[in-house]
Amino acid sequence: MKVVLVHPGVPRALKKENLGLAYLTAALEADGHRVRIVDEVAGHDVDAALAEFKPDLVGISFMTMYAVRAYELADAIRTRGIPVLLGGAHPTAFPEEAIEHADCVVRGEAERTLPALLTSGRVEGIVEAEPEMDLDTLPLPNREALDLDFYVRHGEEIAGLSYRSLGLISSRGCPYRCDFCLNSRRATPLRFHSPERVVEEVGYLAGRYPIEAIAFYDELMATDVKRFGAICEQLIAANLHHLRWECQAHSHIIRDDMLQLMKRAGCEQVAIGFESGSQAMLDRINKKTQVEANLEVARKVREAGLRLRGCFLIGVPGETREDIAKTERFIQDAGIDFASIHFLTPYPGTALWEQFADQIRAHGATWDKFTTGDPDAFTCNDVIPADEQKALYETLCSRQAFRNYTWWDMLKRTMKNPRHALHVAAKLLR
Ligand code: B12
Ligand code: SF4
Repeated sequence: MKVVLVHPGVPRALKKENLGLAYLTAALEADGHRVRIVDEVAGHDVDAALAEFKPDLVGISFMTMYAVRAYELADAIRTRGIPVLLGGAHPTAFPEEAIEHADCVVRGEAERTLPALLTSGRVEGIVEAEPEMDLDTLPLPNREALDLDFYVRHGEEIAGLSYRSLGLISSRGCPYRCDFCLNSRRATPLRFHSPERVVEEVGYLAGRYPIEAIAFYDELMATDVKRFGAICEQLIAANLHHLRWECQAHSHIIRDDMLQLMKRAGCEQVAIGFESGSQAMLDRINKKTQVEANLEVARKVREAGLRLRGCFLIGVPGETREDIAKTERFIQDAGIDFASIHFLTPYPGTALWEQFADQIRAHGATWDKFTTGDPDAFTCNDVIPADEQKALYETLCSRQAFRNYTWWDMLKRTMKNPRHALHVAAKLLR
């Protein structure tokens, strides 16, 4: 069969490759299908691709913030008589809504289920996918099918790091259940690629593309400390530690010896979801961490000579002005090198959504506002008036942007890559 897989584009899309589609492409090709990825974020034209490739079927992949565009595309494609399948985070969370625009909705990881559906010829209704438990049996994602020239060119920054980079997923799932995350209500089982497979994939990327860094996209890469240590050791043994990398970690698993090893293996930045400097807020979102312990973790990361990226949330239910001030103080006290500040957004299918579902529906914001950067999507906190929260959030973001990109940093960037410095300057002036 000929299959087109679409990544819809929206103005606020990050220019990061959709690896889910590359995994699906590899799985379908292994089953003898011909696949083309059409990526609006990379500037591809869906109409032109359909006219030229003439697919038997179109699959569209999307998170909530892309849903408006995805449904628009799905409706238009179906009027041409081409069956449409939907998958990804949003259709998984809201299949009943998605099926209104499609012949079939697949919930969850579909490398096994999608080829099986095509073989069965029954591409219809809402289908619960069976996730693959042994990740190493999946073929390498077919990145050739993605427009990697575009993504390598635009992947010149991973949160403050000026390196040409590509993403890689070394594990799937997470043992925690934070209220704002899909894992709070629909956790996929925690699974890992073996260290050998991860290092093979890093080696492949380094040999094939002009990259200087890897962004590990795992929800939490170091959950299995032994496996994580083995990946670091093997990156060094394979002489791949010249590549810089960033990974996400949870404060519970940070250990001094591990940080040293990570540094030697090329890690430059560790990203941790600290979320708040207020213990009451951490407890409210079921974060299962302590402010004091988080400060200690931050100290260890910096002492190991690694950069620290902290992710933070504004807009937690019950959050006061003092709580927001505590978060800003935490960012300073912890010596965060790069703070990613998000506005708490109640995504469908999360514990937070359940708590506010009626009010969110009554508020009626369209899905394109669900970016984690737009307080107009919905405000879960009724302690501070919505307008004031928006102003506090925006002020904190702009103050932080200037801390994230210091003049000294900008100077270093300019010397390294003038084009990238221009890109960051434009971001600051926006
Ligand atoms: C990696 C990742 C990113 C990366 C890369 C995103 C990308 N371009 O793919 C980065 C860091 C850029 C990112 C950014 C964001 N992310 Co993100 N991200 C993830 C993460 C951790 C893993 C996704 C992944 O690659 N998984 C592995 C691959 C193999 O799985 P997959 O992409 O889901 O695809 C599989 C299935 O969904 C299915 N499938 C997918 N598409 C299709 C299509 C069809 C037709 C079919 C049949 C099946 C199918 O099969 C695929 C193969 O198994 C998830 C968490 C999670 N559990 O999914 C969050 C997650 C997807 N992100 C989320 C969010 C909110 C964001 C942001 C909006 C904000 C933020 N704070 O991070 C931004 C917006 C980015 C943008 N596009 O502008 C939410 C989405 C919630 C929602 N309902 O929209 C998630 C679920 C995390 C959460 N909080 O719960 N993210
Ligand atoms: S630790 Fe991260 S990935 Fe895991 S449940 Fe919490 S927010 Fe989601």
